[in-house]
Amino acid sequence: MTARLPLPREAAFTSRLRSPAVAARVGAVLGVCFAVCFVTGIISHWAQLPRPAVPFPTSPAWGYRVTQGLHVTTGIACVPLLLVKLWTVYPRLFAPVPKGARRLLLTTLERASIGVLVASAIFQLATGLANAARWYPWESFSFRTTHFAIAWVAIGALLVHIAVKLPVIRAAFGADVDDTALDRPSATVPGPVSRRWLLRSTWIATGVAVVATVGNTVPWLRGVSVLSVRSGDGPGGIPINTSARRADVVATAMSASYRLVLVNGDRAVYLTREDLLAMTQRSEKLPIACVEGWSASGTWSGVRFRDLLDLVDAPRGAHVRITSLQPKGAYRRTDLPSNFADDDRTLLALGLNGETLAPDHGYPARLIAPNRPGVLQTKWVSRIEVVA
Ligand SMILES: Nc1nc2c(c(=O)[nH]1)N[C@H]1C(S)=C(S)[C@@H](COP(=O)(O)O)O[C@H]1N2
Ligand SMILES: [Mo]
Repeated sequence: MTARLPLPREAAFTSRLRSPAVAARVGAVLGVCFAVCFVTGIISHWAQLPRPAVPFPTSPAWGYRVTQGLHVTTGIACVPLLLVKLWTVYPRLFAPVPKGARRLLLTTLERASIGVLVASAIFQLATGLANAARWYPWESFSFRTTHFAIAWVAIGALLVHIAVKLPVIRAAFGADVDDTALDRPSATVPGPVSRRWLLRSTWIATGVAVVATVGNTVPWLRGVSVLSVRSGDGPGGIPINTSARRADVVATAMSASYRLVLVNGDRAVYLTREDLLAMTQRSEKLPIACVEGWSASGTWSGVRFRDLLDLVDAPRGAHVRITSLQPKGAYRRTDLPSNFADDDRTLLALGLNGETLAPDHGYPARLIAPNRPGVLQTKWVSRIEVVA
């Protein structure tokens, strides 16, 4: 006797709600969200490259705020859409395997491509959500690389899927949503609700997810700061990503022996915070735009970054490496491409919204540059080095 898996049969799924008419409509909105999420994700990846072949622009200053906000929002919108989409189509997984080698091969290929699409889409949403919730079961570096690589797999599989389904999609949009011409033969039982009701509920669920994200969902999800600053209202009205205590910089940041070191080749200049305050002070209104989707604008004051580079005669066009007092962690060192280093709005900030920079915001000094991902706005800066 052979044991058989108790797999359901496709014919056992009888609800008329599970129709290509519904799947195509949900799929179209899902496809648009997926595409926006993909494009904004590519932009975010580009923005985080240490030495992009094509420089990431420094303007508009709010650009990354918008693209990354869209990335996280459309990603979250995909969750209810994907769930409904999968619910409407999954009985097809149990469709009988056709006879004949050629048809069997085609069916296998089609199911495999759908398997890749579903697996990669779920992977992207799960890792993205985990990251936005500040749960990092991976190194931050490998998150970005993996999320980026799988994005290409997902978009490729999606394009194949759309191409294969184009005739069905066309037919579905050409007919009324209640039309049954495209339905599976067994899908004959009217559901507890109408198709229109199901679609409307899906749009509402998606809308709720979007509104909650655009507002404050992401800060709610973030861990509570160790300094008990609740996310969403840090000092100066700007949320804290990593607190000074969590970064293990409380002692070094407050120490009287703090010096900022500027390095260019064998030249080194050491500056105290008083030296920095004695230089020409500038002020810029610039946002912090976290990769997790939240963003907040502040008026930062401090020294123009280019003025610091001039102290060690760094040429224009020089790339710069910035190191934090933070002893370890993925963000303790960042690379600043030359167009950011040379931009007049890029500051080494000493103050925020008229007050001395709070330890959690990067006291004694932090980088703030226009159109730069929050993760690269290095706090507690101790070393600025020209890397040519
Ligand atoms: N040294 C250091 N700088 C850092 C971080 C960090 O963990 N260590 N976090 C970054 C992240 S992810 C963000 S979003 C911003 C947040 O700045 P804020 O806490 O002042 O709002 O700081 C960035 N600078
Ligand atoms: Mo961040």
